[in-house]
Amino acid sequence: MKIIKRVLAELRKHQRFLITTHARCDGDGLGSELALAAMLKRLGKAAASPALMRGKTAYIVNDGVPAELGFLPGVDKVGRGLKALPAPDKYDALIILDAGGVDQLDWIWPHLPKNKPIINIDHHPSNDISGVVNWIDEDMAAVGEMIYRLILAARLKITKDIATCLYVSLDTDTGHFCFSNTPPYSHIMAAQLLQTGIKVREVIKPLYENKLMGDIQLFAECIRNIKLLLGGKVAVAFLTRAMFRKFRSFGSESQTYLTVLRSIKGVKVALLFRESEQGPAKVKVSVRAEAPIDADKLMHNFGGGGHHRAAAATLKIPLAKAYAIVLNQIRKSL
Ligand SMILES: [Mn+2]
Repeated sequence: MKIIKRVLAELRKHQRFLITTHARCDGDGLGSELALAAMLKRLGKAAASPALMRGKTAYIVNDGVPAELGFLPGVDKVGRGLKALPAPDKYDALIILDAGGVDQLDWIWPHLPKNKPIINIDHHPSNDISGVVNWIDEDMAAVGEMIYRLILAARLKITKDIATCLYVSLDTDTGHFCFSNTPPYSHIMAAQLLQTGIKVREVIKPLYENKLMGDIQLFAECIRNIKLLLGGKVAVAFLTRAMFRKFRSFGSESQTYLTVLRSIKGVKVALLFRESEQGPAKVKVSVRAEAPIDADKLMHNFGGGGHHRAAAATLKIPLAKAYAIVLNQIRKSL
């Protein structure tokens, strides 16, 4: 495929890279970054400065690393927050993975130099970043799948470390191979990753079975207060600051909650409203929707986006207000 060759050519053209992904980095974002960094190392590339000076070969800067992803090989090399951002003269090109668009990069975008070539790899149709090469393919279950194809195209070996990172990408973005975005190829790719010798249990255990009691109690409280609306077609749940304080937990991935909401018989739209942990009033709305409701289009109304069946938006208003306007929009679409 031509676009993969163009991405490879662009990667070969530069020597030092800065890699990043969307805010509240997830399994696909981080897994893809780490697998790509490992690939660049095998291509003989270095990445940007501070890491290089510490004798490391890949430089990644994210807004943070979720605790459950702390076991991924190479994660100790990931820079956390803007303070980890290297000076622009320390790298030649930017690689942006799984971003979804400029909005989802708001934590880092204004701080990035505007004169660097951007290699933009994503599977979100909402991606509006313009790079020197833009590989956007919404038929890919995960960006990890795109990185996998890239590594194969470069005829490089899939090591166990790379396989672990890519398996996490695939598993998290397909909801354990259950979402409608899971093509046959995802299963073939998973089988090939497992053939490197990695074990499913060794990946799944730290990822999903490492919760604290507070996380479970917060989950219980959230689920107890589910609202069913519009004749049972819409299920809504809330995570509030008061709950975070009470249970000393910020909860698990939104997906954990949304999976329960959408599993209720008759539910077509599942919504999770999550208050920001601190600072001025801000609410993240995550949605899972069945056809004919388009989650991506729905969240576009609020400056967000994602995929047709799964999307999110962040509203800079109080929770009650966000709830009212989102519900109003859904009422119109149903
Ligand atoms: Mn993704």
